Amino acid sequence: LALAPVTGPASSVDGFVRQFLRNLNYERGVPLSASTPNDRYMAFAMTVRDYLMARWLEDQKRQREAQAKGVAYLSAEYLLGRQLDNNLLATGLSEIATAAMETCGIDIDDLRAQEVEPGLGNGGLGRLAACFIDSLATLGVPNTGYGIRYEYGIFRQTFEDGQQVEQPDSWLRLGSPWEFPHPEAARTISFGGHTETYDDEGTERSRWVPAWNVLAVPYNYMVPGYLNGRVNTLRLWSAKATNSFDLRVFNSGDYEEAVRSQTFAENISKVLYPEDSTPQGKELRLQQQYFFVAASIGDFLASLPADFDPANLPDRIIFQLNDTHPVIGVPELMRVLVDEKKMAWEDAWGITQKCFAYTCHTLLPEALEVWSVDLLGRLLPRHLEIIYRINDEFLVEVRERFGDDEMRIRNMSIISEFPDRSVRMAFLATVAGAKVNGVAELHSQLLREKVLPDFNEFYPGKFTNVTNGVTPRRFVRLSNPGLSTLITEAIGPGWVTDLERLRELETYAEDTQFRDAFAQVKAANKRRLGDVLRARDGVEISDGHMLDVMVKRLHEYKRQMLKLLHIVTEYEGIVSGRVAASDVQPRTFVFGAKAAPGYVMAKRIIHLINAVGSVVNDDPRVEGRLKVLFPPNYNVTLAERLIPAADLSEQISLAGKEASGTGNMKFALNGALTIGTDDGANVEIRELVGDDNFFLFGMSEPEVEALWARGYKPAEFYQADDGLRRAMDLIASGAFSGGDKTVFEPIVSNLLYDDRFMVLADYSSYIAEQAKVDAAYADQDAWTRSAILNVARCGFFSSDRSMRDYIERIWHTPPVI
Ligand code: 26Q
Repeated sequence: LALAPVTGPASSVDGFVRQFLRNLNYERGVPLSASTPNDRYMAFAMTVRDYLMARWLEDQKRQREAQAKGVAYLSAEYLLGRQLDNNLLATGLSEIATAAMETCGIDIDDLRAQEVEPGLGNGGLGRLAACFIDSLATLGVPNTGYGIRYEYGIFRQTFEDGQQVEQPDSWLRLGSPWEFPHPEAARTISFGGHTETYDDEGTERSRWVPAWNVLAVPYNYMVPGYLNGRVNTLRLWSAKATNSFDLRVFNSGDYEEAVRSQTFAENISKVLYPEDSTPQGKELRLQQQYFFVAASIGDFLASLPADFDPANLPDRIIFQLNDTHPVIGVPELMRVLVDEKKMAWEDAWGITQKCFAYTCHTLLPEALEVWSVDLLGRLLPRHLEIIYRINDEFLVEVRERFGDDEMRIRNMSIISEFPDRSVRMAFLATVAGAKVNGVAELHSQLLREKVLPDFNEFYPGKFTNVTNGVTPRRFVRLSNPGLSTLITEAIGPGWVTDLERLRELETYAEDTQFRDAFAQVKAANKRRLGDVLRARDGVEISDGHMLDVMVKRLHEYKRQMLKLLHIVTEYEGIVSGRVAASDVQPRTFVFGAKAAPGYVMAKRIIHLINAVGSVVNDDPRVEGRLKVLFPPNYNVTLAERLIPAADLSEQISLAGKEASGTGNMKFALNGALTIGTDDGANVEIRELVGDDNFFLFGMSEPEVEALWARGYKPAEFYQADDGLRRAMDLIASGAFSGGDKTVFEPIVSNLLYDDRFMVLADYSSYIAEQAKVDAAYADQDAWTRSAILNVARCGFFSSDRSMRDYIERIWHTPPVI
């Protein structure tokens, strides 16, 4: 039977309207006259989707047939943001769709507002994964993103009396038009039980006898490339109880227990863990990791022809490990090859070492994932055996190479003995991976020299760098339409997929007219932000203020406290009369930050930011000069409004602690100047934009090391700096807590007597640099020129470039067009 190829609806206003009404009537089951906003949003989204469908089906078919090597990106997080505008952009349908909705008497902005963003990630790492799959689709590289369909994403943040309160993020409550469930393609994932050996026609083999199973149900999402007709797939797994699971209990007549065990199984994909450092070693988290990785590897293997020789796997796939979260995939692939495909251990190991590559995203020792041998043995006994054998053979090689250097052996062992016997996942990933990369030059260097020096020596050539990037589609073209138009008018539209072309703007920085237009775009973006903040939080942003923005997860190492000390210093200067208000550049400080729910100090700092905000905003003495805004629930949607409006980007982590940062890139690309330390990708931003267009302050990483070595005593810095002392004393005095000295005392004493992230040491340099910021902002035209140069010189930070680097240096997966 010759089936007609799937064709999309006609690319006309009329075609769009017809498909929209069809979806409204036949998919939602309502007439336009009785439809709710959600009905209209759903039908509209489905219509956009329908235009992508033919290409999606074709690409899936083509990828099966081409037998080209592809990338399986394994990530526990994808922080996608809203899909509607992105998909409209990718199809080039915006104008048709807008006109079509007008015909139906619908404001397309009302539809946009309906979409709940899928917040299936914590921050940088999850957003990076989303940028990467966007770029791979735009480049036409075969890719499936694999992850978890959390029923609840990152919590919704509210403030009560200035303190963070977490609410569940039920993003699926009204349904999602973007997902395609495939329960028929569910995979069975096993846990627990024991291992045994058996005689397989004369060979002794091991096998795993698991105790319980869950089903992994795939949900597919379209990942369209930009105007190239390409649609890749994001496949997220959802946990479902197996039939046998509840049947077993059901047959025993215990109905309640049957339902309970169902809940137990389905808990696996229930909620995203909101910690983005200091992993807690929770059993459910390990279950999540194995659940999605085993399903993904099994899914890929099942997609190969029945007669496929697994020896050729490295020609067909590279599994990219987004941090250590999916590293349990290493022993899983070994188990499948050795136990199920009956391959010799050495052969399987050779293949496995070619099929994985590992990206590290941290330098903080406490963020390096370890799993206790106890827990691993209980949940995945066969995998633990395999890890032991990998380690044994690895340590034999280490001895061959370095001799019986027991210290070194202990330092390199995948199994650590103290404080409890546990598996170091980063070591396992390093031993198994064909390549290991850091996410910015400085980070990769520190990874080689400080975190894994023995491994770097043992595996020359394994370590590499791929500096992070961000997608220019979402973070410039969509989020900053004013700037996009201006750029396209100047240099044409090619920059959207070839961001280095922004260089052509350099000459425009010298053009008065262009500078004026650029400044007007910035002003318009501030008004747009003002509209959003007014509607969302009932706050106003003041005209003529410099917008000074610090948005990122709340972490001591990121040093929101340093920003706050600057604000308190400015405030104290004015109210004490030492500084004339009229001498201060009017500024609005904007924070956006979620704290992990169990991170007590981070939550205290949130409380303090809000407390300082209330006092500053209510004090007539600084009115019109200083303002502090902390809109709750910073997320991708808010970022898209905030970043284009910013004048100053705060990237002020202690040098050597921020692996890369990606917000820093988004701000620079949207024409904010950076005040930042020599950390992460800030280093590369500064090199590219030039010292004159970047506000550098603080110690360098070697200086940080040297200060630790000398012995860091934060109180000495407090004693030595009047401004610092006054700011700290004002906080300690209870000025921001209604006279109660106890509320913020833990913050103050932590800074005075511990200060792990050297806030006090960098304070004076930060304040001095902020004075330069003030002075620079006074010359608006010069500032705008600098801002344009930031845009022009940051094309390097496109995630398209990051993807090309991965492809050339790690994956070797050319586009399939
Ligand atoms: C691990 C185990 C258990 C529970 C949670 C986790 C967990 C989850 C998320 C650990 C870490 C994360 C996220 C880390 C992250 O976002 N890192 C950031 O990655 C960015 C992209 O490379 C960098 O730009 C940032 O510098 C880095 O902090």
